[in-house]
Amino acid sequence: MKTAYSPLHERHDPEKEFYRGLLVDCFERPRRALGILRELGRRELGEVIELDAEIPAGDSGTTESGIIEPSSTIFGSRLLPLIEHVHGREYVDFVETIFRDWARETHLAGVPRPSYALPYTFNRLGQDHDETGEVVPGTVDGRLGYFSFDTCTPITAGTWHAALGSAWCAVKGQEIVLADGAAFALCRPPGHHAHRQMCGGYCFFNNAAIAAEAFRQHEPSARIAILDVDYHHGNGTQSIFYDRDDVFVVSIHADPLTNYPYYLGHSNERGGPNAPESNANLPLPDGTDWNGYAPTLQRALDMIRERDPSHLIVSLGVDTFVGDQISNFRLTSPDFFELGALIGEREWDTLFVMEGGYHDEIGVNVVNVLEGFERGGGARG
Ligand code: Q9C
Ligand code: ZN
Repeated sequence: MKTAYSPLHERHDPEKEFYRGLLVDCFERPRRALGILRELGRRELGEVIELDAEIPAGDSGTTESGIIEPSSTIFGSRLLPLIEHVHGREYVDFVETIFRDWARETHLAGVPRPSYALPYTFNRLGQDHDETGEVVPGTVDGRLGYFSFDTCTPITAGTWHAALGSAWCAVKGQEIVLADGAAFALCRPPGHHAHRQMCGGYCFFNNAAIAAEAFRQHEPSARIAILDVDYHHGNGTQSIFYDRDDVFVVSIHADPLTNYPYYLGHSNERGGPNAPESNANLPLPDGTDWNGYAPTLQRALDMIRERDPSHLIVSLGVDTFVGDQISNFRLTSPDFFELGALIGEREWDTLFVMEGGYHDEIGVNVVNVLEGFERGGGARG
């Protein structure tokens, strides 16, 4: 299986996130993707296609010499329209310009601010915005809170380019699936918490949703299923597709009664009025191991089979690992091989999109899933 990778992710390397009243070191760091890349090289899963052309050296923030204007035309004609289809122009503008404005505030007004932008106030929690009737605030802090839903998702000078590179991997992965039947999009930063108009949970652009949109644009009759196996509920993906019957979303995750993102992910959330069976949440208790996980995964795969999808997108988080720093499931490294094999047995054309995973074994666990998938029969493996 081929991998799509962009080194642009290294430009997003914030120092701190706000957690339980403290600024703590970020969990979502470049070493995560670099660890996966290293393991891919060791195991020889398949070619790694590196996307690095056309990207200017600067960033969307400041240097000693002053303010650099961001550019939104560097990825050619395909990527930005797809991103704007999923997220809307206002929000994409926000991701592009907010750090520049944050830095400008320091530069011009002399207000000291750190090298990462974080909100301190919010419009709403757990909900996305209406398309009309709301006034977007004019100041940096107002905009940050309007387009964010938590305080653990800092935006830095390099975040815009990293988020573009991540979405680019998803779109490239979608193209590879059309040719090969399977691909791995090594996306970083992750995407499944990003709503249409809100960042959060370390996510800016919803890479899985963008890939789904790319499949649909290539073939308007495509029926997409998204299987989210990250430890955390994919609240962004759910909300983007909640009222659409062309994309079925099923998520296995830690019960939101006791886990981030808290306000979405319950089993009674089954879809909007126009798509009443388009969403399925399968929450599991803290401490779940493979014996508890495997039957639920089979259930999710059976639900997908009922929809007879033309393409499957797997939001692949390996923060279900027993040693993960921020999670409480108990899957082992060999279990990830089994997880991949159970998906591969179904023989759907499949795009894996990287999401979470915060242990140094992330590379082993991810490549185990992908190898398991091929061994299980995925992509005629
Ligand atoms: N101490 C993904 O896995 N913060 N996002 C939890 C950490 C939010 C996780 C607090 C976790 C977001 C893609
Ligand atoms: Zn997660």
